[in-house]
Amino acid sequence: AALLLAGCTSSPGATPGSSAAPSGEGGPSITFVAGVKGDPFYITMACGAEKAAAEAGASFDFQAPNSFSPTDQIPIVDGVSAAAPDALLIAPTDVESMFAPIQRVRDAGTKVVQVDTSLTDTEGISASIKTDDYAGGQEAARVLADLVGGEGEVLLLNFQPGVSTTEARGQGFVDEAEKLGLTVVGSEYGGTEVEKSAQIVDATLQRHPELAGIFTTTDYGAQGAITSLRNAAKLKDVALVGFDASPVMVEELRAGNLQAIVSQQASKIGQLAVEAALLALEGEESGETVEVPTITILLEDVDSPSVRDALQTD
Ligand code: T6T
Repeated sequence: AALLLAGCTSSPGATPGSSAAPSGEGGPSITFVAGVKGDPFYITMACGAEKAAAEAGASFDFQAPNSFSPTDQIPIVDGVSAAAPDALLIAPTDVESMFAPIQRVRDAGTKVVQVDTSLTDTEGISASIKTDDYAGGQEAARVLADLVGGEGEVLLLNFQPGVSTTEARGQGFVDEAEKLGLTVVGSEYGGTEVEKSAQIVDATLQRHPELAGIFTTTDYGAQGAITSLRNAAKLKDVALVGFDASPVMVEELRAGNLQAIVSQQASKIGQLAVEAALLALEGEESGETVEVPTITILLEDVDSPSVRDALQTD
């Protein structure tokens, strides 16, 4: 999978000029602060952003917190305020708590483009580039409904309260699942700890032995669900739809341990975000939100060129 984005050198901590790209000397400086370190979705997004920055002669710096939390993201963002690059691309880890730190970045004269996640109050944000998460959640419900034969008990395994993307995925899923006649028996948060997601699925299987399906709003949740279903010898009985085609997810799909992945176009989001930042630096700020559609990957699609833009690297 690493070959997918051959030439992408982005890793957190990369400094301007360390990319494969021309150093960007004289061009604008762009910093990307992701939601969490080591996450294939953000790494893939960084690759797309880095490539677009290189093409524009901009320098590109990629930073990421150790955990998906304002606690770890705020100090990084405060560092960005101090460094005052021309533009910041940021995935806020919380809809509220990241508002003030991001405002300090803007006060330092840096243009801010949101990627992936969003603040509740987007005043002063130059643009927001994200997945159509609500539609992605609805799509997951339709795919799961097909897999379980149109009825039965299903679990929503969500990510973390206060995260705009996954909350929208969860809401889209619940709304559509109920419309289609599925019974949503639980809505829980597994975070980035695969073990926690496994425990949630363990407990759900205890309470609902007839559970027919699970939708996880991230790949962390899907990995935990697979662990639990494997331990309970239920991999064949419970249909699983995940989100985000990280390399491990694609392997699990090939192995038949999950049946579908609704995936984001991570690299494209990175590319569009850099383009929006460059426009903002030229004084063209739309303030608008661009929603990029998801791509659904079933086993039969996994080698098809049509899903290539939805595959991630790590
Ligand atoms: O699903 C992505 C991202 O879109 C979301 O905002 C948080 O979790 C992930 O980073 C998991 O890869």
